[in-house]
Amino acid sequence: MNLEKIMTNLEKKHPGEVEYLQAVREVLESIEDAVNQNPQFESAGIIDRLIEPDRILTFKVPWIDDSGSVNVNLGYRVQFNNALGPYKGGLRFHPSVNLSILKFLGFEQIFKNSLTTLPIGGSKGGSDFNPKGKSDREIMRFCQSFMLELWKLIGPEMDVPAGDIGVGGKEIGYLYGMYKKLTREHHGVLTGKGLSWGGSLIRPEATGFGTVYFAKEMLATKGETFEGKIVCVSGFGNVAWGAVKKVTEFGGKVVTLSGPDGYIHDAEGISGEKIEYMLELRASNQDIVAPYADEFPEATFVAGKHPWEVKCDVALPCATQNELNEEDANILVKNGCMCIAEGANMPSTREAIEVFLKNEVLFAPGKAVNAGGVATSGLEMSQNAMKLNWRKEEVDEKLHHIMQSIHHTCMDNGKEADGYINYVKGANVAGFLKVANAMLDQGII
Ligand code: NDP
Ligand code: 2IT
Repeated sequence: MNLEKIMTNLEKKHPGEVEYLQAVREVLESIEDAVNQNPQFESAGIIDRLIEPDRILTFKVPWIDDSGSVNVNLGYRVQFNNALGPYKGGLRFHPSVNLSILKFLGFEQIFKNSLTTLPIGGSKGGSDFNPKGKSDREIMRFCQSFMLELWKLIGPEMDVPAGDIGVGGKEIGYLYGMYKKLTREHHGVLTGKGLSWGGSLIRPEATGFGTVYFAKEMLATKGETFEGKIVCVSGFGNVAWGAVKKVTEFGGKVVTLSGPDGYIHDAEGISGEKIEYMLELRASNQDIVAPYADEFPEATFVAGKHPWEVKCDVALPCATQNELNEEDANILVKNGCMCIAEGANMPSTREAIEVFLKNEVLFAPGKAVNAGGVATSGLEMSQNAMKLNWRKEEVDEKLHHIMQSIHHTCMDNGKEADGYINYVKGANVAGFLKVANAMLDQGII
């Protein structure tokens, strides 16, 4: 495989798609040896077929705001690869959404979904719509208009969307309502549904819980646990909330949260009512974490910065892509951070990852660490197909088991000669081999 040639061609075809090109390079770099050891992949054009999505659908989403004005947003669905099962992946509503971001997320989703052990392909979608500051009625009208286009492209055996940044239970409800009206069918076409109409217990917590289950396995390779550890978390959304809850349960102390406005440092630890306050903060539909420091005066708010300068044992980036750069990585390592587990998708820049690997600290990428979210979506699909609901403990146990199994897979495929576990390589190689072999079996399509 000629990596530089592939990247040069891709850059020429898709100039300026920075995040997508970054994600492809990261994967190709770590699977290079695996590809070269399997000449059958080359002759079947596996890489060339894998790095381009099967199809991209774009549509306009007109909607009327509360003042009666017409607004137009862009909607997308990137169906990347369905070698292992129906396309599966979240929807992101955020003003920064563009094709590059959705292609990077869809590409990552292929390997993440492969790692879950469940039969699901990879896709992603969303819109540049900003739910912040919008009324519930506005969000409903937007979701309905979005679904008027999306419904033709999805189905329980075709493509199953879910949430991501800006898409939680409320949005899934409005999207599902419109889907149901258009198709007159009630089945598991979206995951993250409400509990009384097809949702799964533990799905809201799953990404954060899974992140901590995975980090627990990482720490165990060094004979460590979360007990007494100082943990820095970024973000204050769905993933961050679940992660904070589980770290606290495991005896760790979470001391930071962050938003686009800056970060909160609470040296006493974010536990109990403070975790529930995170939900209030999110529901307030503003864009800031600063009010936490007013509510809990022992905490301080640091404007315009990321939390990585706070000394910690474990770091869990749970906000968004490229939120942890080389400088942050150097500070974390210098401060003695022993474990970095990515709850978000691609939060560390390429340079930051190099710092972690060079210093041989425990570092694992989002596609392994945060796979518990989509895995529990897969469990929701199973329950929908069987038309029954599993108990909370049952789902949690399955999630825990899946995270342990992903960790094993990463260790098996990522162990270096000196014993260091390169989770980036482990996750990419294992995720890739399964998809590549399925593509080989299914012919050139
Ligand atoms: P939420 O919308 O619940 O929270 C996202 C958090 O990141 C918020 O704190 C948000 O603040 C912040 N954020 C978003 N965009 C930016 C930005 N451009 N700059 C700074 N901060 C930003 O989303 P989730 O918790 O669901 O998602 C967080 C991460 O986890 C994302 O990378 C997502 O792809 C990933 N993920 C989510 C899964 C899920 O099941 N939900 C599963 C696997 C991964 P604000 O909204 O105020 O901008
Ligand atoms: O990035 C992700 O894995 C998600 N946003 C969850 C996708 C899903 O289908 O549950």
